[in-house]
Amino acid sequence: MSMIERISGLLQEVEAFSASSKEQLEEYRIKWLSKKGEISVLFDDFKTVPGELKKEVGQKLNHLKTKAQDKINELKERFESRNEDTKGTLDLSLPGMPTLQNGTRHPLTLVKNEIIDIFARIGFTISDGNEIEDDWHNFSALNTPENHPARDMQDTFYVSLNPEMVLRTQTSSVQVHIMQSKKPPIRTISPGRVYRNEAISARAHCQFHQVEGLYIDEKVSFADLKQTLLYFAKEMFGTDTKIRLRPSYFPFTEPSAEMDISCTICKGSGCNVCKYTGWVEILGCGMVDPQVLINCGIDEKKYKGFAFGMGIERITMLKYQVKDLRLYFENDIRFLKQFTSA
Ligand code: 2NL
Repeated sequence: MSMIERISGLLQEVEAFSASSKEQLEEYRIKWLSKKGEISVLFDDFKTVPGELKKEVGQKLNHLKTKAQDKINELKERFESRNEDTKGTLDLSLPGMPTLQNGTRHPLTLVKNEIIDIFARIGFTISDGNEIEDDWHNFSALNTPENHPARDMQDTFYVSLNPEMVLRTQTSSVQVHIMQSKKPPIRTISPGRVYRNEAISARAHCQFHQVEGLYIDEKVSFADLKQTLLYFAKEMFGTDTKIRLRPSYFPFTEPSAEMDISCTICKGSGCNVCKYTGWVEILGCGMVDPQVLINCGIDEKKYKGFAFGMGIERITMLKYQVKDLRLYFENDIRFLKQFTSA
């Protein structure tokens, strides 16, 4: 085999070589580049190359030696850097990287559960119902007549253009079912999602959440209503909370009132939440209109009732100072993470 053939054979071997371990790399370094290695032997044999071939063979031999050295150095570096990455820093007992963050309960759920707890302690049960409701349960039974503006397409979502079915605009529709199917005494709250056809802004949304309450028995009075709501306000916002009732109007209650609590933010001294009045409105209430009792098949001479309704978003805003309604429905994890259940 000529010198040129031996050199190119070895060059091929060098180029194709890839070591699988440091030990194998050292083995090949010795095989090629040690004093008695194949390349050193070739250099020894160079003396025998005839004069006219010395230049060509010499160049090829130098090229082979450089290639072999580069290859060894490159592989050596790769093994060493791999070692550095893992040396002392790889802790196999570490838990895996978290890819999914744990969620938290939604603030509206936290507040809803708190409201439920407060009323459950004084004997209110929870009633659930359908979000799609017929016109009679949502409107007619509750004294909202055919020509009432609330029934307008602009205010209410009608399902599939069926004029009989709506997305409920209040959870009292649930309580209408209860009054039709149960005999008093009735003491129940109905939490849930309701819908209104409104343009979305910081202060209004087309979906929101309510808790409505209903108490029907033989001798229910306005004083019972007031005392129940005072208990609720103190439990929800603290024992030093005061309430006041202002006359109002709802089609389904008579008399009707709106309830304010003393401002939880400034304690009555005046701030932008209470618009410097010291009071913030939190719910509407009243004595159930006898016509509503008649509509639902309850003896209006024997029984009386009180009812109230509150928006969970509004209560949550006051409790946690959430300034924009839209935050509740965007599911931004940074917003949601701020609320942790007690
Ligand atoms: C408000 C006002 C209110 C009711 C809801 C009610 C239910 C039945 C009969 C009579 Cl079955 N009334 N619910 C009564 C007064 C006010 O809600 O501003 N809610 C956010």
